[in-house]
Amino acid sequence: MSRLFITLTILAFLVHAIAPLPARGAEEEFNYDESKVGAYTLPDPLVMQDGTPVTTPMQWHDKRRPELLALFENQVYGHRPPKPTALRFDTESTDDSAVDGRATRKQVRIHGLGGAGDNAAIVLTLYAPNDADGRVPAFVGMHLFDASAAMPVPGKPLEVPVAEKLPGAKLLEVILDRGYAIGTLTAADFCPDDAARFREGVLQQLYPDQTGPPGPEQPGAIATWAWALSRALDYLGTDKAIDPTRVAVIGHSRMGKTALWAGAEDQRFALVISNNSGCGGAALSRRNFGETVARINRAFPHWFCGNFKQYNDRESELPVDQHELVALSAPRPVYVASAVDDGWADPRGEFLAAAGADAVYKLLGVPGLDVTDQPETGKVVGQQIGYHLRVGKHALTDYDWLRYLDFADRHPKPAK
Ligand code: GTR
Repeated sequence: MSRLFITLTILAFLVHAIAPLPARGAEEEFNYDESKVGAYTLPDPLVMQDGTPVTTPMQWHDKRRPELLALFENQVYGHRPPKPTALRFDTESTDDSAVDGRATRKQVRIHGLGGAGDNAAIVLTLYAPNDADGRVPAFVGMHLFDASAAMPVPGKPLEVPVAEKLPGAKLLEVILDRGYAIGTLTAADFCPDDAARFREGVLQQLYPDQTGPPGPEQPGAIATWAWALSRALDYLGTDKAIDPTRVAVIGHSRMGKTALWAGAEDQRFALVISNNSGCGGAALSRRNFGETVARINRAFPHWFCGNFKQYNDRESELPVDQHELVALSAPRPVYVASAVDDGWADPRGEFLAAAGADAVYKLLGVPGLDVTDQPETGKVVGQQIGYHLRVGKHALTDYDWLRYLDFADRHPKPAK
């Protein structure tokens, strides 16, 4: 074998070895090259569909916000199921010695969701600190932890070493010790995350004649999960341990999309947190980077409404983009977080959506993101809009949670 051949073989091996791992969804071509993103024009959150500029808070609240909400309902997520009129809450179990006596763990079954029969129920699993002085603020989300675990871990330990001390598996204790309750819902209870089965449960009960993927403006799974989070909030309003005016809605990835949409639809959520929510969440749809509208609709035909499929490979025709979803949290605090090795979710697109919401916060007289450039890794920016980019992969980690706890601490609302 010639030396040249050996050298070339080693080189070829090295090139292969250091090439980035195939990203999620790598069976097709997806763009991960910033220089190939291409030009796009975002819709202006402060201009009505008919071209009228929005220049006062009243115009935002009375005209533009309802217009944007309706566009997201009609074109992206579908209309949420109706608000139930006869909800019932059954506390199935209470354990006041949970987490070594620090917390009370409750499981509450939420019945009476409406529609034919009363077959489906939402189960909320809640941990609330025992030594609280009055009602406590809470975090609620979908799949925040394993509701069946004896000692749940609501965020993965960050796999990359950082200078600060992280709680790792003790994250739940830290959340409780800092005075917060935390509750989770599980999709399988009422709307399974499965294209073939998502109607089993509450959607079958509410729309008994429907089959197949969501109709043009019908709720997909994301709208259904977000609606269920509002039902959890209905319950929290009856729980003496919880301050319902300080409930944050939080989610990771598909459940980060859900958290943003829940916060947009239900302004009772006092704070909204999107962790690595990506396409259909915080990431701008018009940016050609990582996951695309066409790919998400193909892989998850049950997540969005039927109309959203019209925008496969035609993102520029969308009447909205995701910075306007972030803006629907205004003027409440909202936090968008990204991870460096999460190209599929387009970290820069997530940042630009947070930045694109800033003008609405300003109009409403509150300081928003306050920066225009994506911050360096590990730096938290923003006031009423928070943002960070952390090291590591697509995950909700203990590192992220510490940022969210600080953010929530910074936005206290007096308990009633
Ligand atoms: C992926 C999907 C993403 C994200 C993720 C997740 O397969 O393409 O949009 O939602 O799943 O939820 O973990």
